[in-house]
Amino acid sequence: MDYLELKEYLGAEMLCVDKALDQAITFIESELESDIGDAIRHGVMSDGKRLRPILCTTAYRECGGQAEKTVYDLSASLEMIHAYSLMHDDLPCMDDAELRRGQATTHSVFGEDVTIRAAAALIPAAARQALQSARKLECGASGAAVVVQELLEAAGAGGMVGGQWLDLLGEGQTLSPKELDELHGRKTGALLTASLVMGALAAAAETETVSALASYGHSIGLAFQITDDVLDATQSAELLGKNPSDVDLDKSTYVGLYGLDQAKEHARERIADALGALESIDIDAPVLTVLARYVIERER
Ligand code: GRG
Repeated sequence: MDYLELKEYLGAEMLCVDKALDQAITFIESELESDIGDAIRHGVMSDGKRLRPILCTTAYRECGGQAEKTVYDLSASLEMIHAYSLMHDDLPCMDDAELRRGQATTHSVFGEDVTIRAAAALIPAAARQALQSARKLECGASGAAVVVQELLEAAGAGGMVGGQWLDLLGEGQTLSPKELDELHGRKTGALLTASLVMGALAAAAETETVSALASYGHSIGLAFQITDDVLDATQSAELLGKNPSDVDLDKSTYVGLYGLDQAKEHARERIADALGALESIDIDAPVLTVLARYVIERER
């Protein structure tokens, strides 16, 4: 698969993921008549890359999964967790952002109270969505529990929430490379890794394959975050569609730590690690191979 084909693939995948997300939000609206649906739609359906769900559907397919439609429902659970985290991350008590995905942040439009409630509703909804859909996939009912456990552990204090906590504590301090890797491994890497592991587990992949994809996920997670720091340091808020910048927030970054060129080199090395992990197993993974490069070549 070349880069142009990847762009087409990503566009087609996004449409399917968005359809699953729309259905999930419609269900939440049916449970609670209020403005919750509007706030959730604003945060979730906005112009994101849908990287986590696409990693999940791709890993599933490249591990031999066959249930083309249901896997989008599973993958949507990852975007629901990701979107809630962005809605909360942007709140005044966290990064205090006005712009996200090229539009006004959810709390700027709906208020902090509605945003906190709406985002919180996404967490159990995502767990339910993951369980219901994974049960129908190759992993079956017993495997589905493990799939959901992956999601919840990646989202929790040992993963994304813990990483965010460390991030907020680290503002105004200079973190060491080890501390920065730990922070981002949890804040960003855990959910990216879970996306791949959930896809592989759902397809009932061999343990060795799941471990290799976890290792691929860990490496692209670090490369993704380094690239985020590079983009943050080199592109405008307008182009990135988000603010404030890391400098505004006085955060430690890979660019601050290594400089631009060395940070980019560091990201390329992590992609080489990811590709090495893929090559160590016996699956044909053309899309995951190209996706690894996309992680560092993306423009936003
Ligand atoms: C209670 C401490 C506490 C935390 C709550 C707010 C939160 C949970 C977690 C924050 C997690 C966070 C904001 C991680 C950032 C991950 C990241 C790099 C986001 C950008 O991802 P992209 O580029 O965004 O995939 P799009 O918009 O394309 O989806």
